[in-house]
Amino acid sequence: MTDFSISEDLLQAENAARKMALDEDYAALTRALSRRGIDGDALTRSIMAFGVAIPTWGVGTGGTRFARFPGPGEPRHLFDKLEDCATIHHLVRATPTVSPHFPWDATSDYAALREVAAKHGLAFDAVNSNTFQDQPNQEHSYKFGSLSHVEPAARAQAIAHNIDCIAIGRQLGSKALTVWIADGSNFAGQSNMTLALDRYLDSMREICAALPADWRVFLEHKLYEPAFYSSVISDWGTSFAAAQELGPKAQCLVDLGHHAPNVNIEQIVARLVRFGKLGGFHFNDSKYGDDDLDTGSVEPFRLFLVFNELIDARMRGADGFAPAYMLDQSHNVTDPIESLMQSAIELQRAYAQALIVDRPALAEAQAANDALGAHLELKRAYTTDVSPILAMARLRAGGAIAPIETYRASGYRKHKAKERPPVARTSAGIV
Ligand code: RM4
Ligand code: MN
Ligand code: MN
Repeated sequence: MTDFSISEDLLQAENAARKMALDEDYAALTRALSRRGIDGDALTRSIMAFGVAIPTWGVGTGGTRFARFPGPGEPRHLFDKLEDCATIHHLVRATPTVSPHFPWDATSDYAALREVAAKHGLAFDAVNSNTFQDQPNQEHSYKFGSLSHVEPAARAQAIAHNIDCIAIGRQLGSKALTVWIADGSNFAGQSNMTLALDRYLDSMREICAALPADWRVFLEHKLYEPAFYSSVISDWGTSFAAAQELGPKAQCLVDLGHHAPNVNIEQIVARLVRFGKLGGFHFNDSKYGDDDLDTGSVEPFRLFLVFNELIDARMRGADGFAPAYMLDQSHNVTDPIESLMQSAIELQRAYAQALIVDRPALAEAQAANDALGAHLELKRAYTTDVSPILAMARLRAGGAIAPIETYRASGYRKHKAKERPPVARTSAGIV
């Protein structure tokens, strides 16, 4: 049985049915933009060049520690995951790379894996290590930490795993390692917070020493969960200080969901840019404490404000500014493919809106202490409906004008449900 994929015929037919309306909307929008001195076609080209990595763990149905409700046709292994990632990219043309997680994505032949990905038109972005779970037959448990564990042997095992991830990443063509640790404590007094950080830094120094010359390591902070009293790398300040100590290859990764509610994330981004330490992002959204809602689904204005800082940095030619973009979400109640497509589009939307901010006018208002005027410059960009530009970018890149509608019309999930019989999995878990 050959695996089902969405045919070019269906894609063309779906696009043809929407092309006339899109042309009208696109013409109207580009006319309106040109009155503001903005070249709509250039904006479309910028959107076509935008890419964000899909996390391999995002294409399966997620869950909470209470339960997981599996969906039909879930990917059974990495090759199924790549197929789903390719489907997303086929329709949205904004997700050319995949960010793998080890050992979840472990396989025996990484050169072959890279080839399969390339056949799908995909490449690999940052590799993620996992020392937040015990694996079968693992010698030392991570129950009480990994890179900051009090036992040297447990730390050595966690260091070795990260070095293995680098070796795998080299075979896959990755250029970065993302390190998030769950280390921390649940009781006041459980852990010496100073010594735990010292141990983390010593471990990270060994990992950094194993990085190839053209690689970076991203330090990912998270304020809590699974440790609920203290986390070793809890916030951007700790992450930044650690990255400073670890040297130029170490940079900070901002997972949007890893902050307390209402924290000014865009300011954190500006700070990290200022010090040349912004490594990249895990995009998602958050309302209270969960870190894995869909990008742009709760606070799209905040997402825009983050991109506003990124464009500001790029226009200024900020030193060492080359952030990696990755999604990191858990899809509990949606079809993961639909969520990931929509999330990529929400990122492009924020990016497009940030690109059309009138920066000289904004700077002028700021210099004149015109608070409301400056704010309105941002609002003018944010309230512009750039959807026709996004749709045209997809169309011109060979994708779908309406990705979710086209995906639904294809019956992809129904076909996958037949091709991929359910496998037994535990019913609760993070992803
Ligand atoms: C963590 C963190 C990491 C991700 C895991 C699955 O909360 O966001 O980036 O690897 O979840
Ligand atoms: Mn993350
Ligand atoms: Mn997270």
